Amino acid sequence: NNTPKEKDEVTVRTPVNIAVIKYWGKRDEKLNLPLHSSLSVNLSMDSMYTETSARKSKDTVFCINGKIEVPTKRFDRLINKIRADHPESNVDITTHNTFPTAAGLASSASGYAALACALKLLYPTSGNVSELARLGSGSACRSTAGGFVLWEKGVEEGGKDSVSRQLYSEDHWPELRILVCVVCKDEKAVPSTAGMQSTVQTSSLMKHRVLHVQQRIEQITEAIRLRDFPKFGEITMRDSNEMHAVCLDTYPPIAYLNDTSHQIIRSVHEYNSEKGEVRAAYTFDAGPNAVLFCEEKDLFEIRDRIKSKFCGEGGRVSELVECKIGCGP
Ligand code: 2P0
Repeated sequence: NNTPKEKDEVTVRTPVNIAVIKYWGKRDEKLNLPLHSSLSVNLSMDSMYTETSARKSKDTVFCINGKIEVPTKRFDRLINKIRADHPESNVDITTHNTFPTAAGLASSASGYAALACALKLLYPTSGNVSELARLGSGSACRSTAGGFVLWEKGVEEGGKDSVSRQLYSEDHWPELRILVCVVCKDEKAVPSTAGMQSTVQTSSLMKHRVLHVQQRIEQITEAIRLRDFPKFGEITMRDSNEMHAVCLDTYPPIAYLNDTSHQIIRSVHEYNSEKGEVRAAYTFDAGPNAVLFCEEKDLFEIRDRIKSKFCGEGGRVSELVECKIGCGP
């Protein structure tokens, strides 16, 4: 009998994932089915992760970062999917993030991934854990694995094939480093879900993006396979720029980047042109915080440059977090 044994209590940790090919736009809002595939680098869990403990109980209780919260509609989608196989299931959940929630650092991604992993362990069901995580938040499906993770958009209506899979493990490119530059810890002005909806309805540039994202995924996958940093970095920056261009093409426009973000972008391009090749790359999610990629050999120089330009007294970058690529839950 291969059925995993049900447990009564579990604790899981899931990584933050940073998309290098961004998810922006859905074809199905209830199931979080995307218009195109996306690809992420998942961070090591030494400094940033979500930890979730769940145990079977009489009632469902949800405690996030020390506060009891009313379960969200998204949470209900996950638990209802579990209840299709386990009708009486109720859980007592305690979850916390080790990074600022809703600061454009994909807290919903690691959060719903942790919830999906915990529920799956408590109540084994058929189907992929990334499919369950996706119901909570699209990008969460990418946090159910480690290393380089592809979320395939899938073609089926019910979303069974809109799941993530690891392309390469964290050991494939151990020299890769990630530097998270925290520019702003406030909640984002336009939540991703509403932003995407507005983009899909109003942006003509989005139609162009959908046509060529797949080709970009193939190119970056090849760059990752070859550990070709200049190629990887260029594609990463171009895709971030395109996502933010699509946001600006939305009507009314959505501007997630601020002056500091633009200064960081300039500074990275200056650095690369001094070196004569791409040695640093930036990417931005739905907020002004920059995530930089480089290889270990260039990390000190790049970090010092960011520190001297953007940190210190009156600095516009309040925190710098260094990470490696990491494993899955
Ligand atoms: C990403 N983002 O690929 C992109 C880049 C933000 C910018 O995935 O509506 O919170 O819950 O499916 O997953 C943020 O979107 O949106 C996101 P929902 P989600 O990481």
